[in-house]
Amino acid sequence: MNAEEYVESVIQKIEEKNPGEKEFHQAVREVLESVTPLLKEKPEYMKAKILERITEPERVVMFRVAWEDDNGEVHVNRGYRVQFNSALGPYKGGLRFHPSVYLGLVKFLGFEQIFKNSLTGLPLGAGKGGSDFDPKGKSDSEVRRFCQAFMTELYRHIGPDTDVPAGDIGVGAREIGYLFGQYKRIVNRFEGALTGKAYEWGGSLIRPEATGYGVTYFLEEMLKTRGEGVERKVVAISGAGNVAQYAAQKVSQLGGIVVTLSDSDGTVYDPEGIKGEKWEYVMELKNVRRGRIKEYAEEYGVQYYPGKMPWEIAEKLEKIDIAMPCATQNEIKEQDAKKMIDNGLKAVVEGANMPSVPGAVRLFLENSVLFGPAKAANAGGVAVSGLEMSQNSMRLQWTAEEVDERLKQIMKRIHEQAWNAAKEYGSPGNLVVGANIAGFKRVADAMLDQGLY
Ligand code: NDP
Ligand code: 2IT
Repeated sequence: MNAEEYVESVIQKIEEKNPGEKEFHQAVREVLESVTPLLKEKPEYMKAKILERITEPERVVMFRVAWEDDNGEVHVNRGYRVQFNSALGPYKGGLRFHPSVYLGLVKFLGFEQIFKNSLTGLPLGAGKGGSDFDPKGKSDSEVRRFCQAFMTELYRHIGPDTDVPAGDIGVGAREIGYLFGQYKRIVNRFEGALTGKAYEWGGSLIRPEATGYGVTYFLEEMLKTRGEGVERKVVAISGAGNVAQYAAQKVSQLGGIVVTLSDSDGTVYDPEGIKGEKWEYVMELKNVRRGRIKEYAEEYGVQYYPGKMPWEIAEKLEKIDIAMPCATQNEIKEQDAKKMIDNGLKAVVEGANMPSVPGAVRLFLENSVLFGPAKAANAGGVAVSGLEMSQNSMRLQWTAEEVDERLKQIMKRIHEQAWNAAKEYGSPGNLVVGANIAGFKRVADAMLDQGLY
């Protein structure tokens, strides 16, 4: 069997063994197809069954979370933690609270995390977790009771040298606070078992900003390869949460014009640019009042497109140079990619995890649109989580300037690694292949070194 046939047979077996987990299948196929040229060079990976092992989580924890709402009604949700790979360090990755969460989704996110964390160059294994709990419309007390119930099971599976969760969709500063409080209360130790903590109780400066800033630094590296910069570029961003907010801030600081933001109800289009006081308004709207993005359109008298993502209205935008999807998986469909390319799109840089469907990625690459895949472009968040762990171990905290500088260097290095690997393995300029190969290699070599497990 040659390497291509071998890879296809492994994918087939994974699909049979994990029925219905379509996002997991999608993520596995992309990585495994990308590393085929590497397998030809290093057949020892095939002999040691690295592909079969790396696609099987080391451990999956699934649990009941029972909690009471403000009216005394009892609710039951499902909690997950997938501890995917510990070859490079403690399991590390976020928690997602969203009604769409199921095992296959957590497995796709945990699988992607393996290669992302590897690319950061830091000592980080990979995991992901979450729940189908929907924080939207819940009171603070309900969210607190849910987080406490969730941690009352999760605490026994995590720890600063075992598994270190953080935020993701639906899990931000408030939830990390409640989760940390409950963890500390149970284990009777103040320790860094979570990242994304507030600065006053062990967090890192720049962690809130890290994913959005990192995506923008990665975009700068991508544009540099064509002698361009962010200045005056028209940028469409989706989402209005943590990643979107700080991507919007950094793009504006670098002179780009952010023309869209969205939430699950619709998109606002502000051709003047969402910056300064308007950006502050979004921060207050989303993080304090927890309102809907539609209110921005009412406040500033701009267009609102109900039920639409920015990509679906690409033809209505005067111009779109850069797409920054920062909401969720598979949000950019093939027809959206076509519309954006027709409208002069130059680059796509993924803030969300796997936001472009495979057909859209293919179109971007075929049309020479610069494409920054999620596991490389959004690694700044987990990278600064890694730096938060280092600071916790040392029991000290760095300045914002120091963390930001390290983040910049890490993003630059990730781009360089992906760029070089793409070139070395016969796909120059293809950062999908480059990021997958570079991320995979470090983990696969560590797994070979550590024996059979
Ligand atoms: P938030 O919960 O802070 O924000 C998510 C935003 O995306 C909200 O505006 C939300 O709208 C929107 N959204 C979520 N799901 C959907 C959906 N199904 N359809 C349309 N809009 C949706 O999450 P983050 O900003 O933290 O995460 C955004 C993305 O970035 C995710 O893919 C996450 O995995 C990824 N990421 C996050 C990192 C981090 O450090 N936080 C690090 C790396 C990647 P609404 O409020 O209406 O639901
Ligand atoms: O997808 C991601 O990389 C995250 N949600 C951040 C994970 C982390 O541990 O900071």
